[in-house]
Amino acid sequence: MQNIVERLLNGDRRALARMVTLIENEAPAARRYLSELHQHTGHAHIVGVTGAPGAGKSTLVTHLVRELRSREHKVGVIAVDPSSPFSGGALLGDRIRMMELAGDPQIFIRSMASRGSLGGLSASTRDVVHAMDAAGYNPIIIETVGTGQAEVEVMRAAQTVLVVCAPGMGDEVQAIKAGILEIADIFVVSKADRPGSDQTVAELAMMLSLDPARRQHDKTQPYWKIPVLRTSALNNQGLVELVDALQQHRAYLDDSGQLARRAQRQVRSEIEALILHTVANALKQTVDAEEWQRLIEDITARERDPYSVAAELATRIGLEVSTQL
Ligand SMILES: Nc1nc2c(ncn2[C@@H]2O[C@H](COP(=O)(O)OP(=O)(O)OP(=O)(O)O)[C@@H](O)[C@H]2O)c(=O)[nH]1
Ligand SMILES: [Mg+2]
Repeated sequence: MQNIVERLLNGDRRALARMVTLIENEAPAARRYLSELHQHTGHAHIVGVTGAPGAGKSTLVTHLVRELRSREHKVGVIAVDPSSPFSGGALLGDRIRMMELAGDPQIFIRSMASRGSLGGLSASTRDVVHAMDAAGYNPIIIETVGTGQAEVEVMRAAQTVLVVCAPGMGDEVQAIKAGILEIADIFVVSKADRPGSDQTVAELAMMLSLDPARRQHDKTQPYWKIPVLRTSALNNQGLVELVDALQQHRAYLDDSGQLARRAQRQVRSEIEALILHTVANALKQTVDAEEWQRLIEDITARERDPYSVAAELATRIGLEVSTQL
């Protein structure tokens, strides 16, 4: 019998599903398998889709996947936190379409719950991306609900970030507040069949034109002008243009050297996250609840101090931390 790594590399969906479960459960074997898979990754175009709750992200992703399938792409989808209190609003037709899509062996859809730590979610999302990438899925779409810090973190794993705004929801303003503007590569005004979409497009275009960093670009360098596209799932409008724009952005990243730079940044933060996670786990295994309680009481009673306690625990998990100045 072939092992999980070989089967996954051969595109075996069950092996991939098993791998994703191992990643989600933080099974120790996951890292070993991922380290074997690493040399087979780095091919997929990773696309992030974010936007306010109810903006139309899931509907858009469904239509995006169909368009990509019609172009013969093998598509991976990671939906982060599908258990949002706002979800469940998708049109029944879209649900059915999503189910149709899920029956296609060239599509792999997986949901990830956004429990655990902030860094934990982005790390496991990144690992699932690597697994899908090694299994030959390209592009891989990551959908996140909302525009909070966790989403921004998750979106850093993407090469192309799509920000979805529905007309008349004041999303634009929200997006700027949450720092989404900095990471947006393409804006999509969804629900273009609804009134007010012209105004939303105009507001976004205005906002982008006011950004000084984008006005003073070096004319000799490859330049990406953030497009504001509009789509309607109802009228099946704008999807061809959107997929074209995704491919143009990927080409821009390649030509400008941005792709390599982003990958290098990723590697560093990935290693840091892995180490932090290792340390957190080691600590969890070394100190039980009872001891934590005792330490906390001693420190709050000023009988001990957090610095020397931290140094002592670090030594216990094999780290040398100096308390000397
Ligand atoms: N009229 C119209 N309605 C749409 C369109 N796209 C999505 N909707 C509706 O907008 C609502 C939200 O759509 P979703 O795709 O669930 O939005 P979402 O951003 O994934 O929502 P959350 O995951 O809850 O944040 C649903 O009722 C959809 O049917 C569209 O193009 N036109
Ligand atoms: Mg959704």
